[in-house]
Amino acid sequence: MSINSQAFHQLLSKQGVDFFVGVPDSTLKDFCGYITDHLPPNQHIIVANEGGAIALASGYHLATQKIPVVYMQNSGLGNAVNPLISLADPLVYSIPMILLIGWRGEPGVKDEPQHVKQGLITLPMLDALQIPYAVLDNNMSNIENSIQQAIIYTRDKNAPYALVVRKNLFEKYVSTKIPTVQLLLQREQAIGIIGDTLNPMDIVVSTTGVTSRELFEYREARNQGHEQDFLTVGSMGHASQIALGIALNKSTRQVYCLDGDGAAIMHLGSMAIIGAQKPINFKHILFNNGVHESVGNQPTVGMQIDFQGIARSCGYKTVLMADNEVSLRAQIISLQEATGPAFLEIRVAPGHRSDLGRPTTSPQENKQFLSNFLIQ
Ligand SMILES: Cc1ncc(C[n+]2csc(CCOP(=O)(O)OP(=O)(O)O)c2C)c(N)n1
Repeated sequence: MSINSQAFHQLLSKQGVDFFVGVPDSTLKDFCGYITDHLPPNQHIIVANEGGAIALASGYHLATQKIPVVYMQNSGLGNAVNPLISLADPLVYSIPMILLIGWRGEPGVKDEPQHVKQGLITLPMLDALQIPYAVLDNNMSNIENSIQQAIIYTRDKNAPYALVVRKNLFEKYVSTKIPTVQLLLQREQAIGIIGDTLNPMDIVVSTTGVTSRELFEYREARNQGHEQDFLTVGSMGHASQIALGIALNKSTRQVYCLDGDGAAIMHLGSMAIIGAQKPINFKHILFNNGVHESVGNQPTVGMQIDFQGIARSCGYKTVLMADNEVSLRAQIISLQEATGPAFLEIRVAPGHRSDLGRPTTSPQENKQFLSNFLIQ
């Protein structure tokens, strides 16, 4: 049995908790969807990364004296560690907050390779951070007790307390919000056009989530190997720096990064470093769908910011845009011919096939294929 997001939200609001900040997660997607639909913008902010969430929650507490909720996938704990221990910790500013953590890779529950280690060390990490926690079960009165305990602890100790959420705790919530921007191009179709245009010696570094899954399936569908590709299955937001590291050291090869808007925003500073390094063989393609599609379509600020302007001001030499098949076919050729660093924003509609698979080769096999390919 799973629990209802509205009922969970009510338990928190009964305790005076009415501010939520975080980065979405698949384990929490139904709850994230519910608060995205129902809370006004001053009570719910989706931020760039989990460290920022801890910091924003700290500012909220300083200004209101109230207890915020910071939600995240356990993958985001790493991003949150520094502000947790050097800002919110009782040895520093002692800021109370409730962490709502989605537990991917829970021991004994089958999950993707990038979640295994984080799943294993989630509770030990909280122990090491000296953050007490409750793992929520699916009984509402137990959950109510855990929330009460969290409130008492955060108030008494002025410190963070974590509620850990297992897979399938929340019952399905279907968002009622209709996207305002209608886009024509599907990302999978765009990946096909890009893949068909690239040269066989080019390298592709793809971002976390559905983009890497679609690239993997593109190769499978054409009976190609996977040696050209590095799938950034975890490490969200870092695909462009992986690509930069390869581009700087393989100057005779063209290196393409297939990025996502949520991922690029998570570590936006990376674009400044790419611009400053000026690798002429670096081609940055950003699929902007305005949402965190891979974990439930929660909005990003991708459609509100000027990615092309950011790329230009960071020092990218060529900046391009496509939002339909015809423009993409032309712009991908221009990108190929451009001197890097070059940037192509592709506006795509959210959505992917419901039968989209996951990589069937292991990360270490993929690494080996790519390493062999890079020395050719
Ligand atoms: C540090 C970290 N935080 C959160 C996640 C969960 N997560 C995986 S993919 C994803 C969304 C990525 O959004 P975007 O880059 O826009 O790509 P899209 O899913 O829309 O294709 C999130 C939040 C994660 N893997 N790592």
